[in-house]
Amino acid sequence: MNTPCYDLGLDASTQSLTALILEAEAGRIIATESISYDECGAAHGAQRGVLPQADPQVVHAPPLLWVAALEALFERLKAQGFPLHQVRCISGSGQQHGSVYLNASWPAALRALDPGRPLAPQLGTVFSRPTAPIWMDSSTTAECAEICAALGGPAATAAATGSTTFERFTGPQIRRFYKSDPAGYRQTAHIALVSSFHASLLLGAVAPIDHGDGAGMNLMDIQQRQWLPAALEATAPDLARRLPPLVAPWTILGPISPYFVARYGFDPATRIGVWSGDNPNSIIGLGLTEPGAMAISLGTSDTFFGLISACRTDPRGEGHVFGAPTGDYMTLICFKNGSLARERVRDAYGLDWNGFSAALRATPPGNDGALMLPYFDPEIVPRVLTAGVQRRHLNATEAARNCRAVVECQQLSMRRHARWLHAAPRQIYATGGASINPEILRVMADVHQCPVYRFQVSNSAALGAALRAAHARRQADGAAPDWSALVAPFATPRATDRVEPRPETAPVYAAAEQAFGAFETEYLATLNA
Ligand code: XUL
Repeated sequence: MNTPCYDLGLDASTQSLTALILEAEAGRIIATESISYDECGAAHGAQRGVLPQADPQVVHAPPLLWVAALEALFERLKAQGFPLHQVRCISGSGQQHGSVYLNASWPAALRALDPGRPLAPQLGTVFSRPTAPIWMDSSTTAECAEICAALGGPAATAAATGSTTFERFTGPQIRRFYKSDPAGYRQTAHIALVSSFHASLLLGAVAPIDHGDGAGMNLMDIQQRQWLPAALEATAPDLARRLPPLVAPWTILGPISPYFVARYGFDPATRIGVWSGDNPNSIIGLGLTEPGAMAISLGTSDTFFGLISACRTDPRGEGHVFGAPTGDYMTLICFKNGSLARERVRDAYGLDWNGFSAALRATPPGNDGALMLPYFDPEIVPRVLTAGVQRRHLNATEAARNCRAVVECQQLSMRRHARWLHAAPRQIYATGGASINPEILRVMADVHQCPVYRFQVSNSAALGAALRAAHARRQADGAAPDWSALVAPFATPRATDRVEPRPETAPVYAAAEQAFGAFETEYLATLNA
């Protein structure tokens, strides 16, 4: 009997590290294990993965905590007898945009790791900056403006790098570090992303960055998939020599570091595939391997994302374009007022989710013209810096109509702000906490006029990373792996979870999009007046 062949995906997310081992050839998941940073974070001063800061705009994490978590997770997998020696390839996923700053000793320290000793204490002196800014940081507005101006404004920046400058993107973060601590920047010989930092540990050498995560930096030429000299120049001096190479998302970087072989029993031939960002990985974990299907994740924020076949960027600078693991492109649009806004409306009328659903059932599609701009918090798309909910043809005292207004207008906003893609979704995979609510999915199907599948996967980034490892391994072995066949056993939506759009609601929502657009435009004009 052949020994089964496993692939391992790791997901280094904001609050936890997850491992998922699968047997691609048999279409089954063998094991998943997760460790929250709080379980091993006390010594590093972090809570829920981030360091307490006086300034709420500054959000950093201690990278040594990530090292400790990797070690603790492997210890646990080993102690539980997981077949690490049968893992053939490892790839991973990192929270996007976060950056790690390392001094010139980093490559030698990786090579010299002593398997007789724990990992974190051996890496205490490799950092030129002890903390890593992560995607929740919003302290770089000035740097965003400087880089964006140097690249010719928002539309030109988006066309060149895939997104206009955003506070959490890596380039503006690097520029802020260079400006605020020039000596620290001079000491920095290597800048890694969260993804490439973890890959470097496993590889025992400085790891490249893939085109998916590279696109979240405002530093990569989105068309050529190479570092963009003008962006590097606008960001910080001598940046090129501090960045690793960019590579395709299926690249095998080399065999696993001897440290992990000796300490955890991996086979020395285990390959390390390049890591990517959590969003490119999730696209695979959700089975979005063909353009046309989009996912809507109804979480704290709502995100609208999916594969796109051509690299089209958003001239208004609201959407992002990243490289996708398939070699295509993906888009992601992030709306901050997601679950938070729905919960505020629910709570304002003293309802539970059943009451909220009953309100949706009791009100008609189009809500008789009622509209809401649900800016309970400042909004990312459209950019609204000051919170303030706006209503039209709607009174704040009307419970049921407000429930429908928040859900409908969130979906109308997605429909409107995804227009630049010039391709309406053909089907939508709904994920995230609120996707459990069938009435919300009913509104989604009607507003977008396409079928919606409820898609409950909890580890889409780790699953995507493991599938990317399987894909990279097969490709390196000379096969021409078919993405849809590879993901099918793991990520096929169930027909029973399908909500069909009602064609009679199409004209209602076409008119509602117009009315919503006019309302939004008028309101944004008052903010800029
Ligand atoms: C995407 C983004 C987040 C992070 C963390 O642009 O900032 O989704 O990747 O999950």
